[in-house]
Amino acid sequence: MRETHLLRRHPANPILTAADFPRPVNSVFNAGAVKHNGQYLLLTRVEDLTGSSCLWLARSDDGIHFTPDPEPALVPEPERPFEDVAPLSLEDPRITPLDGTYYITYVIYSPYGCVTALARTDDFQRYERLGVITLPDNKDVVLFPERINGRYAKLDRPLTRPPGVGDIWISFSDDLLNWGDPRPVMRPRLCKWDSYKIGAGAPPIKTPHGWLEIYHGVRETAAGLLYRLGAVLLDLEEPWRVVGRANEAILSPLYPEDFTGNVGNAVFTCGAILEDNGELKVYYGAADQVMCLATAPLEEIVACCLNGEKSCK
Ligand code: BMA
Repeated sequence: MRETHLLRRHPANPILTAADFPRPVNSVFNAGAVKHNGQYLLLTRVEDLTGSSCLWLARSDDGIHFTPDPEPALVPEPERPFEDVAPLSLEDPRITPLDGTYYITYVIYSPYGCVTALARTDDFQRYERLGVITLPDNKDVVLFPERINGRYAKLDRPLTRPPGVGDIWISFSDDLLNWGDPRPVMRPRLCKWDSYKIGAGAPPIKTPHGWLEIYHGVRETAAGLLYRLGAVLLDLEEPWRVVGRANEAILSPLYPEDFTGNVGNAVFTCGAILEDNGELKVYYGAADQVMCLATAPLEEIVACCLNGEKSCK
């Protein structure tokens, strides 16, 4: 198929499937991604045969061929505050290198709705769970990789408008656990591919033109919800200001693996890795079933944002 979108799919897709795991699982998707000590790491969401998810690390030397660890990295722990409200599912992790360690934001889905929790690790062997950092319903939380004007910053997506519709917000913190000073960043756009709801995807990437955020946008269609990826640049100093938001989706469900899983019509990212040569590797879950990879030069994505809309409030 001829590539029509800015992100180009890797020919090896899908790069990781349920069959690659050492025990029977239903699906693997929506992975956080980072390069650590020269290795590519995907912290994947693995849904087991009960329908609940845990977070499971897979490692690679080339960014394409991944091997899962023998055991999951994070599973629900019923003795923890909040995690005593089983049944639980740990979902959609994002990894941010920050202050010389790695912070992981992930969704805890429970009978109380979805909240976001924070964990950290230095080595992807041992994980420290720091606690829940949002009220329900709030997910798609990504941390910026450095303090901005002295404060930590996160993007999130409170579900402020029923039914299940939300915008991207920013808030700030001195300690990563207590958050405040919330401000709206951008909203869905009527009559566009991101008209229903939006949420941050990969943690923001610093560029000379602004913070690049790869986000997902959803459109309501006669066939159900349609999940695509887009890009936006946020001001470096005042990241609640949009410098430019690409008009076009940069990845849409078009290939067989985007339709033939548990939730067809969905591409969804939680992580991207910027290579030294300027290539951005965007790892995405396809159809809530498998992990895939698509790439584009960072500068092309930035240019696409700069050519887009300036005001998104
Ligand atoms: C979102 C999240 C993602 C999922 C997507 C498509 O709301 O639950 O985990 O990939 O829907 O089903």
